[in-house]
Amino acid sequence: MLQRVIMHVDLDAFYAQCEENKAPNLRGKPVVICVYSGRTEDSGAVSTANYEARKYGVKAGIPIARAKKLLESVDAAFVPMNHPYYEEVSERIMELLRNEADALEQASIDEAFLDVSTRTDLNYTAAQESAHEVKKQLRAQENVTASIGIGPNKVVAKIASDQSKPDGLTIVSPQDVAGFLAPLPVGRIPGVGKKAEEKLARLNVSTIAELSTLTPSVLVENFGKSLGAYVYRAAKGEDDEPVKERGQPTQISRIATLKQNTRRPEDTYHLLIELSASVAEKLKEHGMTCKSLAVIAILTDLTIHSRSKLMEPPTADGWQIETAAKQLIAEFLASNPDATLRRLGVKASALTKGTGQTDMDKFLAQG
Ligand code: DCP
Ligand code: CA
Ligand code: CA
Repeated sequence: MLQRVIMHVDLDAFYAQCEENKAPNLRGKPVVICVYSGRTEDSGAVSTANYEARKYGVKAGIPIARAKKLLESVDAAFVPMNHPYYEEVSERIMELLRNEADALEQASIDEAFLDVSTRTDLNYTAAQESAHEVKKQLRAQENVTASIGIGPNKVVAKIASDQSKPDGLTIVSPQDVAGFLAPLPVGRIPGVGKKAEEKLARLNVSTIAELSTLTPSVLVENFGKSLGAYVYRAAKGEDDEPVKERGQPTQISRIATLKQNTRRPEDTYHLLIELSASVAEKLKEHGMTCKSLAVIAILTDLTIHSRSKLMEPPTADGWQIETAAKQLIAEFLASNPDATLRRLGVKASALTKGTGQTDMDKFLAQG
């Protein structure tokens, strides 16, 4: 059988940690990240809350008004969700984690699976050191904590990372898998939700140990072929899913809001230069070039327009991208006399690996 060591990293109260780093005076207080719906002042839901706020019963999904009640008597902070900022932090964290893995699969904005089989030589003591190194790096570079699980496959690693939070580390070596899983409720298996839990309760099954006594046919009968087969194996701590490196991107784009609405091309250059540099940097990170470059114009009436041009030869060069973007936005404004810009984007697409330059391209470029 294939032997592996898999690490699952899940950042603690991720959005809340991001906000605490932006405004360190929030530290120590209950912090609630809010998705305001805009209807009335407090209408909307809680996206997440830091661990201080969780002590008061505040958690993801509850109404903001309810969170305010629960925190009535304390000095708490209610912060609106700022998704682009969390994406930015997440991207940097994934880069950091990538350096600590043979292969990395990002599972969500704040979660990743790391295959560390080769670098640990399948040794769980080495894996433990690896996890401490990851925690150290996260702390030093991004000032965040994560909970980490290590196991022989993705399912066990994920269940393990959920075992001790925040800042936890749970290591389940192959010989410990059965004992670790046995007492846990079935709902701890990723993919076993409330509905499945209820179905299993009717079969008198509430722990993973009990689940592991069911036959495959009973599970397939109740959950269908694919979920049934997965659950059957998961209950035994078996899972062969590889850590899948994300494929190369098919496009890379950056969008931001202008300081002021405008329809003067010169007013957009500052932002276009920034966005172009960021797109160029990402292209270089992936070792790719783009053959098509577009600017995206989001107007004050919130309509979205785009204008693109062919990049010949394909490029990852910041200056070339910036020049093309400036030209495109000037053209767009000239042909849309009623347009006033509110947000701007730069998008590279038709990406190819490598410089994308053939000898012929080089030859033509010289001419
Ligand atoms: N999130 C959300 N709404 C939800 C659940 C999550 O907006 N119902 C967002 C906010 C979280 C992020 O996704 O910060 C990651 O989700 P997690 O489930 O991993 O939750 P946290 O990271 O906040 O907390 P934990 O420490 O329990 O992992
Ligand atoms: Ca998390
Ligand atoms: Ca998560």
